[in-house]
Amino acid sequence: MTVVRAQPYLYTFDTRTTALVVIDMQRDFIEPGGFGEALGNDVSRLEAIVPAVAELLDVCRKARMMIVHTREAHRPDLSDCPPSKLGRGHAHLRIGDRGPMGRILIKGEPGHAIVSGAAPAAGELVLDKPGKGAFYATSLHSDLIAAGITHLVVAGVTTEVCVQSTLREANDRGYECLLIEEATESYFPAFKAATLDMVRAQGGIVGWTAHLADFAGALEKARETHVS
Ligand code: TIU
Repeated sequence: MTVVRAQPYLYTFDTRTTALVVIDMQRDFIEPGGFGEALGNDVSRLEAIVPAVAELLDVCRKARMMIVHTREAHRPDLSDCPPSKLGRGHAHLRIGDRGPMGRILIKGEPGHAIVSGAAPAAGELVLDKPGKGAFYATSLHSDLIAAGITHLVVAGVTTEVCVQSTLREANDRGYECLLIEEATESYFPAFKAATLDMVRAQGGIVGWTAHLADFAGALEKARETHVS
């Protein structure tokens, strides 16, 4: 078992039954010209966490953990996009419109790709999801059950939208979830802070939060113990 200093208390897990889930590290949210910017957001905050996500991927790969990447995306004919999602807000570019990185949030377009700094490696699961939560209308739950996964380490963007939706969906399905603080970000600093607080409040009502250095250090220590 690996034990990490976390909030609201220690998080204990076995790397063999724990998956890293990286949410929507896509150009559409992180680079100018995509969905995030079309919604009126300053996307520069999100780009800043790419090195932290890369480090998290690295330590989890070294620990031979299962790794899942998600992408928020719709079919080219938009048949999996509810009219409510398509029409919401006053964006100058909507889902399916053509922007500087191709059609916004459409599978296979340049903006749909995961940024190169957090790119999936061979053998890692990459799931497209039409909703904010990663369990809605995807095979994620059955994929995790098939792999014997009970614990999820979660990262990605944005903290209070797709990451929090996924954490809540996972919590209701019985997963023990740990959110890595430096490897998630929001367009709104106050929303990130509030989400971290909400997750770990009330004795970990949704899950735990931990710093990347503590998580990486715990895995390193476990590796040394295993080797010696
Ligand atoms: N707008 C926003 O903050 N997020 C999303 O629309 N999707 C994700 O969080 N991935």
